[in-house]
Amino acid sequence: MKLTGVELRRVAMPLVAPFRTSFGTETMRDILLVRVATDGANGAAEGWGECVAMSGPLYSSEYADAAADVLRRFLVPALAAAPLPGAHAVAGVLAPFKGHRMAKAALETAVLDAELRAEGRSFGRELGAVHDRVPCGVSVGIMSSVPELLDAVGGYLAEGYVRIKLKIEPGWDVEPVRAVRERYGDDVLLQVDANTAYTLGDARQLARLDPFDLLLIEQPLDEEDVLGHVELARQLRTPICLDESITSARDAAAAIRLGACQVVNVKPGRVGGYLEARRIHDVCVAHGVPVWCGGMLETGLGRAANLALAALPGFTLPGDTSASGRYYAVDLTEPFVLDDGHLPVPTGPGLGVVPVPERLAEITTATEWLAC
Ligand code: NPQ
Ligand code: MG
Repeated sequence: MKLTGVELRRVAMPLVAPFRTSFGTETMRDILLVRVATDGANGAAEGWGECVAMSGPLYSSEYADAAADVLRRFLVPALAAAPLPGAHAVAGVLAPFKGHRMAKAALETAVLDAELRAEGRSFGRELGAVHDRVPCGVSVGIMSSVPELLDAVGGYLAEGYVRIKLKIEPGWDVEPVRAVRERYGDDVLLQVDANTAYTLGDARQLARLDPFDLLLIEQPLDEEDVLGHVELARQLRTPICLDESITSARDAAAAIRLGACQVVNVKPGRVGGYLEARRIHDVCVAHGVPVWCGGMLETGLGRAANLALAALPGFTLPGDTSASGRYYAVDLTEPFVLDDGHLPVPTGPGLGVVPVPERLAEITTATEWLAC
């Protein structure tokens, strides 16, 4: 196959409600979409990739303008110049360029989507999905009061979500967890995510979460503080799950061997794409470490691919693969709607979904065509 062109498209999607984490409050999702046009033995095709970078470098060092810049200047020209046997070759061509995993992931996903659409195979089949639907959890932001949080959690439980994740930060940790346990009981699958907001000096405070039987605590310390997580794990009963710290299968293997985590969150954007994400799944299965699929407030495009990944056999914990309505009143694709706490794994060619043309036009703020 060969690339004939790449479109960089920015879209703005309003969130149904502000989403507050330890790194800030989001009310609008500003997203870079990558659309590739390809030609090959099976004819012309197009494919989509959603870049999960935020508009600012708050979750990680990547941000949408930087992703667009590195794609425009380096990644797309390199890919256009290289022989392209298929999507599995993309990562190797892009490897000379350090970092920028979210940008690389979007480009590789778009090429993989185009290849699979041309061949009539689905993402799920390509990645090795073994389920036709996956159980879904939901991530609940930091609220201004405990009653407000309890209302939000009650609403999600009523919708059918099978697992609740509370965002925490210093000053909003033990009380909200205690309140959710007291109101909704010990049977609720419950976990917390700190997005790096603590230090090892907070170990005693974090140990106060131990009595609440949480599934895990996600990324309590800095993304680079692997050794800190090893030490913290020795002081907590709650299993530690790494998110921001894991950027490759090699990282995952090292973190597991060091004892820095007992659970792994996989986000394809963070690790450079779905093929690397599958390798992380494989590493975790080999070590008997539970793994689950994270979320980055994706539109239906990214959500479709995440559902395919989450259907692999090692994904034994519910992920943040929430329904469209958790974040968006109107999604970019046909909406994913929760059914008995589950979402379906798309079965059509490639991602199995496409943007709704009128919706895409409505939310687009900029487009740029890179001819190859
Ligand atoms: C996490 N996601 O697991 C992330 C963090 C996150 C679902 O909790 C805009 C774009 C806002 C990406 C807020 C969930 C975001 C974002 C939070 C990612 O750490
Ligand atoms: Mg996280």
